[in-house]
Amino acid sequence: MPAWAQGHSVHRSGSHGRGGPRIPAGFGELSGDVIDLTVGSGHRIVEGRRGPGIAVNGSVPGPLIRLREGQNVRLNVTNNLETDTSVHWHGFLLPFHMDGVPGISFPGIKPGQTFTYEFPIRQSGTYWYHSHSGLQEQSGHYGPMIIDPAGAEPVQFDRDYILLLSDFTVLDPHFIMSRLRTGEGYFNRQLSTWTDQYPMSAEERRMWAEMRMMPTDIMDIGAPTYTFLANGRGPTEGMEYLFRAGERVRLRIINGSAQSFFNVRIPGLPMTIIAADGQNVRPVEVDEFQIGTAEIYDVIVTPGEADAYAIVGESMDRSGMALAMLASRPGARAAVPALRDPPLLTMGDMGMNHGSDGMDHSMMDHGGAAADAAAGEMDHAAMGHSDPAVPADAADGAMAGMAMGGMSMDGMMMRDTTLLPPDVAIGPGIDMVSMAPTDKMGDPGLGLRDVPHRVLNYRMLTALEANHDTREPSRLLELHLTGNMERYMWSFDGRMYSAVSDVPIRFAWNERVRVKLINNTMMAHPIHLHGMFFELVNGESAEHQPRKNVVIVQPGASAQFDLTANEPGDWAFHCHLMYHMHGGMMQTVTVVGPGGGA
Ligand SMILES: [Cu+2]
Repeated sequence: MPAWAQGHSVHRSGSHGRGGPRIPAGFGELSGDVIDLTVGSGHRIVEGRRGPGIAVNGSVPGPLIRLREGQNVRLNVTNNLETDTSVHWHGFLLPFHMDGVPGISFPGIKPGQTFTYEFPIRQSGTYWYHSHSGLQEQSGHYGPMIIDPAGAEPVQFDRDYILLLSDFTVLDPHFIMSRLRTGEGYFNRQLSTWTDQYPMSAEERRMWAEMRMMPTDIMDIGAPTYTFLANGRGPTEGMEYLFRAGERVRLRIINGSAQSFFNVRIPGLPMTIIAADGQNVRPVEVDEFQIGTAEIYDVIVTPGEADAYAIVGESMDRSGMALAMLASRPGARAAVPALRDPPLLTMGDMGMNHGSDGMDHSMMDHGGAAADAAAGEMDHAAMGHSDPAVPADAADGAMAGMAMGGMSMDGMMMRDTTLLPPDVAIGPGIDMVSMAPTDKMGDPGLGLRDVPHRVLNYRMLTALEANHDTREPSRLLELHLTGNMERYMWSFDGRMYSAVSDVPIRFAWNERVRVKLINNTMMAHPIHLHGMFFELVNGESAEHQPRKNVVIVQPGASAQFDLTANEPGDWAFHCHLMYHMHGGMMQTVTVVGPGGGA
C-alpha cells in the first residue's frame, strides 16, 4: 500500500492541495463481493504541469470496479481527505440511501470516516463512479465500472478496453469557480482572436456583447486551462490499446470530465455503437459522435492492417484533444489530425431557430473556409431564416414582428419572460428566454452538423431489449433550464438549488411521466437523473425508445424523455457540468413509494 493511502500515517492535505505524494495516471482492477476504496489527496503531473489531485486507491482515474449482474456488493469507502467526500455510483439502480449524494441520500463521509455502501447489482453494462462533494471530480475523484451480464453478451468481441475521458487543470477548482462567477470568458482562449477572424457588424457585436458572450463561447473552459486526458494521460503521454488486425475491439468510452464535451472519432475506422449509458442499443455504425459530460458509449471497432489508429477526443470547442492510440505493437503511432476550426454559435442556439427538422442549418459549422460567408450570412441565416425559400425581406418582417411581440434587440435582449409559464421564478437568474425552442433530438451537437461523414444523433439510438413499461405518459412535466451567464447562476425554472433543496419535484409511485426540458440558455446542458433510466422521446416506438440517464439539451432547444417512477426515494437531478451544478442547476426528485412514503 502506498504511504499516502495509509490514513494514520499520512499528512492530510487540503482536498485540492498540490502537495502530498505524486498520483500516477491509469488504474488497476478490483472485483469481488467486498471492495475497499480509499480517497486521498496528492498532486498530479500531466505533460510536465503540476496540478491538484484527489485519488481513489492512489490513482487517477480510480480503480476499475468490475462486478457481475446478480451479485451483492459491499463497498467500504475511507476518507483520507481533510474535507468531506462521497462516492456516487453513476447510473446504478440501488436503494436511494446508497446513491452517495450528500444532503440527498446520506450525510457524506467525514474525514477519517469509512462509509459502507451495500446493494445488489441489478443491471449490466459500462458505468462509472465519482465524488458528489464540492468540486472534487475536477481533481480526479472518478473511476470506471463494468458490470458483466448474468447471461451472454449480445455482441462478440476479442478485446475489452476502457477509455475514460477527462479534463486536467493546474488550477484549484475553487479558483476556477470564482473566476467563472466574476469574468465570463476568462478561460475561453478563442475570445481575443474571434473578432480578427470573423468580422462582425456593429449590431452583431453589440448583441453578443450584451450577452457577455461570443459566438465561440461553447464551453466555459477550454485549453490551455484544460489538458484533456485519456485514462488520466495527456495527449503526448502514450495511452495505447493493443490490437491484431481483424480483431473486434470493444471500447467503453466514458466522459468522466468535470466540464467538457468531446467529439470522438478514429480516422480510418468506423465505430459501431452498441450501448449508451450502459444500456444495449441496436448496433449503429458512425464515424463520429459527441459525448456530453457523464455520457457513456460502448463501441466496437475492427482495426485493419494499419500499424496504428488515432482515437481522437476533440473538445467541443476544438481548443484541444484527448488522444489515445490503437496500436498493432507497443509504440506504434498513427498520424494525429489537426484540431478543426472552432464551431460558432448561432441565433438558432438562442432558441430563435425556426428550422423544421430539429436541425439547424444556419451559419453553424462552416469552418474557416466559409468564415467570410458565415459573417455575411449572419443577418438572415443566423436568425434562423436559413430556408432559401424565405425572401430576405420577409425574414426581416418576421423579425420586426417578433420585436413588437416583446423581444428587443436592445437592452436586455432575448429576455421576454412572458414566454415562460407562470410557475417559473422570474429574476436575475434568467438572462435569456428561448423564443421558439424546437426539439433537437436529431442534432448531432455543436460542431458536428456539417462534417462530411456519419455522425451519431439521439434519433439513431434504439433500445435493443424492449422496454418494460410502454404506457402512454399520464402527464407532461415541463422544466425550464435557466441561467445568467454573466453572474454564473444556473437553475431549473429560475430557482437555484439553494432555494429549492427542500422542495422536491414529486412523482407518484409507478407514475408514467413525460418530462420536457426547455433550454433557455446558450449552452448545451447534459441533464442527469439519478437512480432510474428514462427513455429518450426520439421518434422510436415506446417499446424501443433508448434508455439513458443523461440527455444533452442543446442550446435554445428542447428535449423530452419518458420516465416510469418506480425507484422510491430522493434522487439528485442535475446538470452534469460540475460548475453548472455547483452554480445551482440541480433539483431533488422524490418518488413516493408504494405505501405513500419516500
Ligand atoms: Cu449545465
